[in-house]
Amino acid sequence: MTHCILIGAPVDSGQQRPGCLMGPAAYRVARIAEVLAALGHTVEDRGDVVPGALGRESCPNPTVHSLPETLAWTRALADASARAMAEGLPIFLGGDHSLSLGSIHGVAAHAAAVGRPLFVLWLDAHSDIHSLSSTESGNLHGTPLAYLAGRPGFEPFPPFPAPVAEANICLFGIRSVDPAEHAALERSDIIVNDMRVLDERGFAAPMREFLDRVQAAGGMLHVSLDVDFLDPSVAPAVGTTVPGGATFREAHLVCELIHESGLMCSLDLVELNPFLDERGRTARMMVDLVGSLMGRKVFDRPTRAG
Ligand code: 4U7
Ligand code: MN
Ligand code: MN
Ligand code: MN
Repeated sequence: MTHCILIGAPVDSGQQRPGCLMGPAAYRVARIAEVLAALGHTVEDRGDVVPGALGRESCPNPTVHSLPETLAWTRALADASARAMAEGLPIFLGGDHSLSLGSIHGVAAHAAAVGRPLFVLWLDAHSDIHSLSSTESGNLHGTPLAYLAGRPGFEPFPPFPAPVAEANICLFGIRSVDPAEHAALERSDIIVNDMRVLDERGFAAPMREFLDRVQAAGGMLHVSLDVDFLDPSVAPAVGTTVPGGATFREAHLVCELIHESGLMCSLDLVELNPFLDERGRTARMMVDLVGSLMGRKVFDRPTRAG
């Protein structure tokens, strides 16, 4: 039994298609709290985070937009995240992926305080490893991975507390990588399980390999789940659809394996745009996946040795 803390993060400053700010409401309508409670967990909904006053920050790249808004969200979410980490398992209801600049900021501060290594699993079609200078779209939802890895180019942002070691970061399901991101990944120790790898090896073996590493290191695991990890045919409500994503069962398998590991300490649900949904099916799909992440299964299987 886990104490689940729901934190609404109606962020939409990290991209330019309106609608992600309705995400937290859609998860609540899709009965996320009830699904968690039915699995035997306690649930506390802290409502939506409210960002503080906007500053006047700017950066040299003129395409970057809504920087003061995203900075205000980052500060507010980092605080809410660090507080929740001390009390339970925070689930961030997004909001676009720029919310992870703040959520993981708080998670990393907590991990450093308790002296445990932090691992990050990035379930996404994209690698989200732009800096403020390399982004061509100017959309900051494409940057959180670079920030949490402690890469340069985030000058107006608060320094990231205890950057996550590259070898502790796993990209899973990616299939859209910009040239600057490609160059950054080639020079890094980040574990890249792109769709080509998953097509060849299946989803289970690479996922188990990563979970085993977290386990062996006594680490804490943050999971960042972008709706576009899923194939658009099962999850249409997202601004940045990329064909060739995880199927319904592949996504559930990943979530079931994460649950069985017992390692997940915090979770982002990002990029849901309810305005683009078809009768709530993407919101329901995401809530179903949270069910699998938190222990729903058809049959109990003996857990793996080790
Ligand atoms: B998401 C992109 F150019 N790389 O920088 C960019 F392809 O959080 C997309 O994963 C970023 O949805 C996608 O704008 C961010 C683009
Ligand atoms: Mn994405
Ligand atoms: Mn993303
Ligand atoms: Mn997106």
